Amino acid sequence: MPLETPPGYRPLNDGSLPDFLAELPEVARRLGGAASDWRVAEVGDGNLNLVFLVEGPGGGVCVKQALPYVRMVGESWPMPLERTLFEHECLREHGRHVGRLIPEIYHYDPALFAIVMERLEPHIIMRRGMIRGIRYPRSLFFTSDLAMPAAGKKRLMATFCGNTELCKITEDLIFSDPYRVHERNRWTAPQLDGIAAEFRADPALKLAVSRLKLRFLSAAEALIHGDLHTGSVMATESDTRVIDAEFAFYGPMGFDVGAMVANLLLNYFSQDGHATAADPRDSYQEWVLETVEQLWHRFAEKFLGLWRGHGVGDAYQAELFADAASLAALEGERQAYVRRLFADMLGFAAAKMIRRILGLAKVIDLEGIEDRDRRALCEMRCLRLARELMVGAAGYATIAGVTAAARELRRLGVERL
Ligand code: SR1
Ligand code: MG
Repeated sequence: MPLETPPGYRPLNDGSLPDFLAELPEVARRLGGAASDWRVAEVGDGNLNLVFLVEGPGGGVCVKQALPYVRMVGESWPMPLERTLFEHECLREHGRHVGRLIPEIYHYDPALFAIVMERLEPHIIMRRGMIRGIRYPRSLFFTSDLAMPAAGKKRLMATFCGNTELCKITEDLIFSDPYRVHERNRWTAPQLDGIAAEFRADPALKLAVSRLKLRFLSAAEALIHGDLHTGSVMATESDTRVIDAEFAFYGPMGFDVGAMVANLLLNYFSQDGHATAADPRDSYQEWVLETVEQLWHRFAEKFLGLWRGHGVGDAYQAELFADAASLAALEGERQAYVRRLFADMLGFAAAKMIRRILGLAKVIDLEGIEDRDRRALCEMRCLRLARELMVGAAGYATIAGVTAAARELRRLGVERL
């Protein structure tokens, strides 16, 4: 039986999309010509939605529409269409703080659960190009208690409180499934059977991931993107845009930064599965690690700068810190906050690395390695680093310590992992 959907909803297709867009004067003007001139291609390669690129004589647009189920699985896994509403709300709110770091929105259709937005060109998905880091601290800072009055933040939180199903995907797929036997799990077998069993039987690891899950459930620090991997970033050499905010909710800031770091580290280790004598990857791998370091340093610097210059939220009220001694104490507090964020970030990064190897949804960086022994070696190195980071986050004082640990692991063969 087909899934029930609200009146007015229908999945768009190549045939119906031009008629829908022709009803939107601003979009039709942007495309130019007549609806019959517009070329439509469905290009969605994500796990959940339909994504269309539409090209007209005057220009292009991108249309993203929710399906009532998880695309990668099918109708057996229903999923609320409202995720598009949350994505649209998040784009609006983040847009106030990050401007051109997200695509421009031309139209939101609440009945079709579709967003018509800027077609990003010549941008490519960062995972495919691995181009550059991302400037994301602004939206985290400006949607937090450090910058917002309590009532405003609570109103915004209320908007995103309903995004429960998408949060549940994360709660299950990232913080639970890899640590239990579950039919959704898959990994490179038989090579990783042993380490998968070891992780399921590792009390310290299960405690550490459970603490992270508790933070994910309860730390409403900022309006986070919620799925900020390198497939959610489109870039050229001079422009970076964040897409796909449907997992947005009020959560821990370290989750977003950790997601980026995790995906960079997955890419770092995966390069050994793609390197050939004619195409060595060592210097590229060094560049990836430099990017990890820069990402964290730029994030921390920017975040601290924003707090010093714009800390007008209800937390740490400025009037309490007017004298020199109080100001010095507040600066110490800021540094401590960023240190705590760093530890959070490492834990979330680790959880994200583990889920991409032992859980349901994979990354092409590793999946694209055809030789299974070679892939498993790369994956084992990722898993060993991730376990170390998750259980021992407190032992890492700097991001350079993390990149050094990654370099060390890359030297180890399968017998020592
Ligand atoms: C069932 S959805 C699987 C994954 O795809 C999305 O990109 C998120 O990462 C989610 O966890
Ligand atoms: Mg996505």
